Amino acid sequence: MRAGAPPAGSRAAFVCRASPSLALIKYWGKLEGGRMLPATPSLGVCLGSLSTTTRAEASFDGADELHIGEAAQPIGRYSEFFAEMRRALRAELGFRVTSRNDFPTSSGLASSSSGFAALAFAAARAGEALLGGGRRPLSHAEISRIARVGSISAARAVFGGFSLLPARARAARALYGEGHWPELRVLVAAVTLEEKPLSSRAAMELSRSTSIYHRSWVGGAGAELAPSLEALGRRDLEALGLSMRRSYLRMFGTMLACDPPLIYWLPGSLELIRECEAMRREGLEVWETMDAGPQVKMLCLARDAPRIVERVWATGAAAAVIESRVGGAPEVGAAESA
Ligand code: 2P0
Repeated sequence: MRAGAPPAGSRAAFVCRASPSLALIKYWGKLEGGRMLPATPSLGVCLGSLSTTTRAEASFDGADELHIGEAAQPIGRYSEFFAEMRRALRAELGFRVTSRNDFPTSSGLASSSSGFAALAFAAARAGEALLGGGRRPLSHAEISRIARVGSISAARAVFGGFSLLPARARAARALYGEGHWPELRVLVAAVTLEEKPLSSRAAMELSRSTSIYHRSWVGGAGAELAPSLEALGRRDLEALGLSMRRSYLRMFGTMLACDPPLIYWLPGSLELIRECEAMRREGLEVWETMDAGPQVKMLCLARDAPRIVERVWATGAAAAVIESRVGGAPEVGAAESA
């Protein structure tokens, strides 16, 4: 224990609410060597209407434990993350964590991005409060780096707004805050609320180890970055949409070429993609993207959102539709210690 630290048995708790980072340009694949570094660059937008709320309590005497909702989680999934947090805080602390999502977990709605971003903030601030002594709080870049060890997309979710995680980078960086594009909306059309059959992590490893297209996916993914950044800078939805579409469909291309093949789409997913194409032909600006799951997320402008939502419901393919603005940075504050 550090000199001047509170006695064992003391506790400090913080709560953080963070929103998931939807990738407009996709991270899909890790560098080899188990270092949790992305092989492709990704550009994310924070979905303000979805959130994870996480409470972390730091103590000198406890072992780590973590619950999502009522369910105790196997701590092995979190051990690298907590080890990295302890290294950053330079102290042997234990963390007791409870977390809940206000949206379905593990169904392709990026719950691990908001989950580890909220966990990283809450645990860092709880640890700092417990250790005291006027230490410099971990910066957003450091918290992004620690969150990345838990889940790579979480590195982006630490910033809110629009953020960029370059290929091979240890931390993401903020590009624009939530006010950059006030008219932008993301419609999340959930085709099913069930958990997906294979985790993103396992699916990525299957892609890396078996997909004959994986190398070309990784080699070509960077080409979408410059045009998508330019499009985002000038708030050009069509140009951004064209880049987004190349990114997500090529990502699924590499999954289809896995052995055994990986097909996350459900019939409803394809129906919604077709409906977006039909709406574009009719002059509505709506651009879809998908992640490691069957859900379809559509970018559009606020003025068109009601018509698009109506069209989505009319397909009969959606079990739920959530309309989101661009979300802000995670909110973090002290909590009552138990
Ligand atoms: C992303 N996805 O950029 C991409 C696009 C899904 C498709 O990040 O193994 O949960 O924890 O790093 O971050 C989902 O994968 O995987 C993901 P790990 P993660 O948002």
